[in-house]
Parts: sequence; structure tokens; C-alpha cells
Amino acid sequence: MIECEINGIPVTVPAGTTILDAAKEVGVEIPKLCYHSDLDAWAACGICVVKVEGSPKMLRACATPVGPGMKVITHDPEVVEVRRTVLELILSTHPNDCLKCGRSGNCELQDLSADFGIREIPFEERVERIEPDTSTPSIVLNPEKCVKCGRCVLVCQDMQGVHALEFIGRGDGTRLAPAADVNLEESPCIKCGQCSAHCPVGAIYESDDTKHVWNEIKEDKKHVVVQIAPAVRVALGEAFGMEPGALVTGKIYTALRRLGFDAVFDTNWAADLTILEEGSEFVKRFTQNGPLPLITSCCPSWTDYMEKFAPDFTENFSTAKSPQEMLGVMSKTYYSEKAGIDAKDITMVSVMPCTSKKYEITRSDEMFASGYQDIDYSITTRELARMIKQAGIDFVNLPDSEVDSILGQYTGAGTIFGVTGGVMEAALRSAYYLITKEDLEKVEFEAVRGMEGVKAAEIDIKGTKVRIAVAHQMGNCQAVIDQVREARDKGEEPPYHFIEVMACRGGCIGGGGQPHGATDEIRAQRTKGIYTDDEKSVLRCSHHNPEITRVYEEFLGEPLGHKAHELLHTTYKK
Ligand code: HC1
Ligand code: SF4
Repeated sequence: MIECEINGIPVTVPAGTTILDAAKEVGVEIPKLCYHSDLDAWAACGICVVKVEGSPKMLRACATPVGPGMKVITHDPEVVEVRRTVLELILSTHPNDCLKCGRSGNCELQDLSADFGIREIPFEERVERIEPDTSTPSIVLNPEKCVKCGRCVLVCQDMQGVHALEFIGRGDGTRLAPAADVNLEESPCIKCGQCSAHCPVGAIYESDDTKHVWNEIKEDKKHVVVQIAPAVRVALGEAFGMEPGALVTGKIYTALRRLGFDAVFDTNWAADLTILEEGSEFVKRFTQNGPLPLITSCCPSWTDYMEKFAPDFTENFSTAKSPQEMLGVMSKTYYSEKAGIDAKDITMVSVMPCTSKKYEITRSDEMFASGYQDIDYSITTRELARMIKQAGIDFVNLPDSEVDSILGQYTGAGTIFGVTGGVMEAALRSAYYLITKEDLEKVEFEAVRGMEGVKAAEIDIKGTKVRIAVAHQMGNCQAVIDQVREARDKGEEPPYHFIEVMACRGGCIGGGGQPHGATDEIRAQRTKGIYTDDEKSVLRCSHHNPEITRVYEEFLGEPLGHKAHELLHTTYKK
């Protein structure tokens, strides 16, 4: 442990603790812009400078570990003046159009500017005008707003291992751009939106579809139905000042009705349906010579990554569509028939924690299996929050309401899809039943829970050993794939029979379309909310969902049957 002093207050912290973190121990939050707790300190902005006794120059608190006996001054008139000057310099290259910026009111630069009382910029303005890149359906890149903090580049390269973003040019001419200066669509971008979730300003943001959704709601002839993803229910409250992880499912259903949606469904219902298809697919492959491992495919950033960087794994991907897509096609076929509403008059909107889901809705021809585009618009948690605010709805004080039948009721297995390990755990709960024809006494699989980047385990299903792996955060996923490829190239047994992959840290609760500001602490709170939803569910296995049983009896036939195959399965590009 290291003993030091921050502003004259003694503090003892573990070796390696930075001044930034040690200061928190004595209640000081040192201002910062480029630093994010998910990333290695890059010390690019210089806002977190502090004085250290004996040091001839100010040091950056984010990148300087405390030493024994170190005496740190986090603020005095000189430190504050240096920080203000750094901010003024950043602002001299930043467009002065906060009123029209999507991050207004939620911008780290704007907050700092307000805190430091900046009223004018004493430097010549040098804003470089660059057209926003709108080439993908998922995110918009607006380099003109970039403050060169480097967070997005570190996220894309180090956390995700994708290398789609980089800084181009030198000195004053440095600018953010997709690698090789192509547009985002032509780059290796997998649309996970983690860059937008980590951007402190308005330089990268979700493509906004809310105007289209409002127009559909207004259209009398349209029957507008909506679904909410598992992870939205534990994060939307944050946009209204509620605690991260607050479970607000009932309030969301009410808010959606008050916004004008005609029917409110739940992606969790379709997650249960996915388990019936994917669980059956696993059991079939496991008992009938593969191909193994089976790899989950409900994360579109992962399928995009696989198609671009690992096409040799195409046949290992589950052909089951994601729950988002399953609910889309079921609303324009089964629901359309039951409700007597022509599918052409149904508009399906999904609310997802994800920017990549905007891409998934037109990913392949199978996303039009109803004869129409199965999902018309996919909006993020952040966009839904904006719609609720635009409507002036007092979200925090909304009463709860129930989801609509027949595509709404869900089990605990459906809800845990929203966290890393959840799809695997849900699949195992039903695979156990499909293999043994008995139900588990204890449905929790602790081995697949938690934030470790790769979790591997051997599961015993009444004497049958199933080797599984769960990976989250794209950079970790690559390591699992490399391990499988190595075994395959040597002609060995695959190290795993079943693999779950989610591109975002923590799974979808950490999705790129969730409210800004996620840290591991916030991800842990959201995860807790999801597991609470599971624990309080009366039914906790997908095969017990009566609305799923009914849809097979009345409409789909058998899991993996002809109709299920036609509507609920997909293919991938090689
Ligand atoms: Fe996800 Fe999924 S869990 S992919 O993260 O399989 O987006 O929440 O909706 O489709 O169910 C996202 C979340 C989500 C799908 C489900
Ligand atoms: Fe989207 Fe979830 Fe995949 Fe992230 S992990 S890209 S939120 S589907």
C-alpha cells in the first residue's frame, strides 16, 4: 500500500493507483476529458493536471501513479487557470453550435465549459468543416466535433480489436476518420456503437430514426407495434435520473402506449422463442455429429465481424435469427393473422440497446420473411428516451402496465439474454430438458455469469459433458475463435461444443445505444437488475412459456420444422 497526501489529507491506496483515483478517496473528482475508466490512460487532453511537491511541472493525474510520501495539490489558482486555458484551446477548434448538437445537455465538454465559467475564447477560431459520415445505418461520424480525446480509437482498436477508426494526419491537421480514410461503410466497422457510447461530445452518435417513428404513429392507417429488448428495461431510467439498474419494464410499456403505439410487445418473448430454436439446433448438432461448436448469432456486430474476419466459421453459426428479427416476422405473420390486420398495414418498431440492430433489420433477404421488411425501424434506448422527453411524459412517476398478449409474456430465461452469459444460461436451461426430458432443480449456472472476458466451463447434463465458452467485448471473442481454429487445424476435437459471443462489454446491458456514461460499476448495476427480473419471474425456462407453446401449436409446428425454418432462420455470407 502507498501512503501519500492529497491536498494535505493523508490517504493510503494500493500501489499503482493513479492520482486521479487516489483523489476520489478524499472526495475530489479531478476534471478530465480524454480519460475513461474502461480505457488505458492516454493523457491526451491535459485537463487533469495537478501539482506534485518537488516536480518542476504539472503532472497529468490520469496517468501518474501516486508514490510513497507524495504530496499532491489538485487545485489552486494556477492549476485552475491552466485547465481553463486547455479548455479554451479545445473550444477554439470546436464548432460553437451546441443548440443543434445531439449531445447538448449531456456533453462532457459543455459541462466542463460551464464549470470553468468560460464566456469567451481568447484564441483564434480554427474549426475545420468536415461533412458528417452517414454511410452506415447505425452511427454517424462527425469529425468536425471531435476533440481528439482518442477514446473512440482506443475503444475500437484495443477493446473491440476492430481497427476501423484512427487519427489521420499530423499536428493541427490531425483528424478522426475510418482507417485508410474510406467511409465507415467501407471500413471494418462492425457498428457496435461503442465509439458513440464512449465519445464525450457529439462527434459520434446513433443514426436518429425518431422522426420516422413519429410519422408512422401519426399515420391513421398504420397499426404501429413496438418491442423492447431485454437490456433496455434496466437502463432507460438513467435518462430520467433514476438509479442504473432500476427495473422499469412496466413504466416503459405505459410510456410506449402514451407515445401512441398500438400494441406493445416484448423482445424477451422472442428470446424464449429463439431458445426453443437454438436449443433444439444445439441438441441436434450435439447428438448428430455437428458441426460443432455451435456459436450464438443474435449479436449483429458479431455476425458482421464473422462475415468480414472469420468466414471459415460460417457453418458454426446458429441459423436461428435474433429475437429482434423473430418478433418482427411473427408480428407480420402470426399476429397479423390473429388480429385480422393486413401485414402491409403493420409497422414494427424495435427499441434496442444497440446501434447494430439498425443494420440487422436489412442484413439479408431473410429479414423480409413476412413478405415485408420484418422490422421497419430499430431505435436505441437513447432515442426512446428522447421521444419520451419530446412528449413531455413524466417517466419517473408513470404507473406500471402489462405487456400485450400474444407476443409479450416472457420467462426469466428470456430476460437474461441482456447480460453476458445469459443466452448460454437460457439455452442450457432448455437443453437440459430437451436432452433429459426433466427440468433442472437449480436453474442458475454461475460459471457463465460475471465480467471475465472469456468464461469457459464443462457442464454435466446427467453424465453428458458439454464444454462451453462465453465471450464478451469483441477483442476477447477473437481469442476464443483463434483457439477453436487452432484445434481444428490440428485435427483435434473442438475445445468447446457451444459458444456465446456478444460484442459489447457486459453483453447488451453495455450496448452502444444505451444511455451515456456506462462504467463497470454501472454495468454491474444493470446486470443486477436483469438477474432480479429473472429471479422474480414465476417461469424461468423458455420451454415453459405458455405463449411460446401456443405459437408452436397454432402456427409454427415443431422447433426446426418447415415453417419455423422458413420464418425464424437465416444464412450468412461466406
Ligand atoms: Fe440484445 Fe438480443 S439480448 S441481442 O443484446 O438476443 O440489442 O438487450 O434485444 O435480438 O432478446 C440487443 C439486448 C436483444 C436480440 C434479445
Ligand atoms: Fe448490439 Fe448487444 Fe451485440 Fe452490443 S452485444 S452490438 S448491444 S447485440
